Amino acid sequence: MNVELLDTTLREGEQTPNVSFTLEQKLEIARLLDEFGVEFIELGHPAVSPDVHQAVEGLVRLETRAQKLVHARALPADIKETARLGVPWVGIFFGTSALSLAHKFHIDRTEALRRIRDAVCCAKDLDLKVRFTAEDATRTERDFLLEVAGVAQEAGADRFSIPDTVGTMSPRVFGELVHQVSAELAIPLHVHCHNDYGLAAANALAGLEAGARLADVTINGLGERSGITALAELALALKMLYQVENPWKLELLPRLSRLVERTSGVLLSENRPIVGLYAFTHKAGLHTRAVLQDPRTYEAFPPELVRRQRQITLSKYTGRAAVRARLAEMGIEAQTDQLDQIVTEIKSRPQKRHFSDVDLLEIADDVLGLELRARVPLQVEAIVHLALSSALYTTRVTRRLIGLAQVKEVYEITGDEDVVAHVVAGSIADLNDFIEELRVSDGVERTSTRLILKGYAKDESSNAV
Ligand code: HCA
Ligand code: CU
Repeated sequence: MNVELLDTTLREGEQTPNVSFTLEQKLEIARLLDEFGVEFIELGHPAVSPDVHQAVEGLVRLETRAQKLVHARALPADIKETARLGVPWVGIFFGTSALSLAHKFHIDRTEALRRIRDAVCCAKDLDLKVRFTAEDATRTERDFLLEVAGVAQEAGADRFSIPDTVGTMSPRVFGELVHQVSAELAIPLHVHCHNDYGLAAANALAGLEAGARLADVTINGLGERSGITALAELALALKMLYQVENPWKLELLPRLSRLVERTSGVLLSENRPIVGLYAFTHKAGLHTRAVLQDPRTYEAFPPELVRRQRQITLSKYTGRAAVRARLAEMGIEAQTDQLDQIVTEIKSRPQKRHFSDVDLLEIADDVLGLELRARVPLQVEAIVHLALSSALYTTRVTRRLIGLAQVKEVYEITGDEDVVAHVVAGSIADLNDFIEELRVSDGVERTSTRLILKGYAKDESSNAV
């Protein structure tokens, strides 16, 4: 399959309610998208506002392998501005459904075709590459859509885009539509699928299967209303289920997602595929036991593919295998009957939804008694990761941490967690209280704690050249 992705986080994505990116943020997103390897990036619609215009100016100067496109109405002013800005591709859109003609433009079909032809010709005269989008294509009468497509191609459009503007398609119907248009045109087709029924990824795939060359996506599926096809979902499906060979760096997907989560302020649900917090977490005892033997038993694809890690959550659903594995990671061995006691204790506390390493150690401490105490010293050292709800909290949380007696060092870091603290507590109970207090602090979205089993100080001699 010969496919391409066009990321429109900077245009469609910024049309998400409550979202506005700064130029710096747009540059960072564009750089990372380019590193990921999307084939096209839509930079914005310069006519929207002075700041979008400025952002496009800044983005044009960014060197990318991805081809750049800007959004434009079928108006000479928008098209000329694209050329003036030096953007190679213009994405001209024009609503073609009866609803658009009647309520947006108050014109008839003949006039619509004239405007479409004029707009494409105007862009070609300016040496622009043109993608023409028949906005609301999926609700445009079929014969008229085909006429529009023919006129756009004849006027010189290089690509023709079929957006499901209000997301009303089912995959089968959309596939048939794309197939029919592609039979009439020689130029490559694009699809742009909105997610109003939650079918954006399925419809994009149906469009590509039916012969479209490219699908529009946004990071985290941002966009008007319920957004459009999410980059991560489509890229993974294309790679893994359709075996496409594009050199996309899938391992950058979590970073892209986190970057946009942070800069857009639109938080992901935990169970979001691929990039969500729970995407690689196993819970039920039967699942975890199997996964510990062979992860493929309950994983669609390995988390390493997107540079993430498998997690096993301990809860009332937990069985012996998960407890044994978790304790073993901490260097603690327990007999089967001891494991059973620990599991029984965990299962007896259904109101506790999740048991952290520290909780587990506390229970193991009771069950194993002296055996464990011999291993875990009076002092407990841990690394605590804190994910903050917004970067705005970073300074406040960091300052607060530095002021706490148990905290030895604090780091601000990139990635899923924003702040990391090295903590030394007097006991497991002390550590637990400490974490509990952090968890309810302003701006702290979640914490995760790993106990330090061994520390290695670098001695002076190893610095020698
Ligand atoms: C819009 C509508 C649009 C356009 C798509 C495109 C759609 O917000 O202007 O021009 O490629 O969904 O039809 O996003
Ligand atoms: Cu759209």
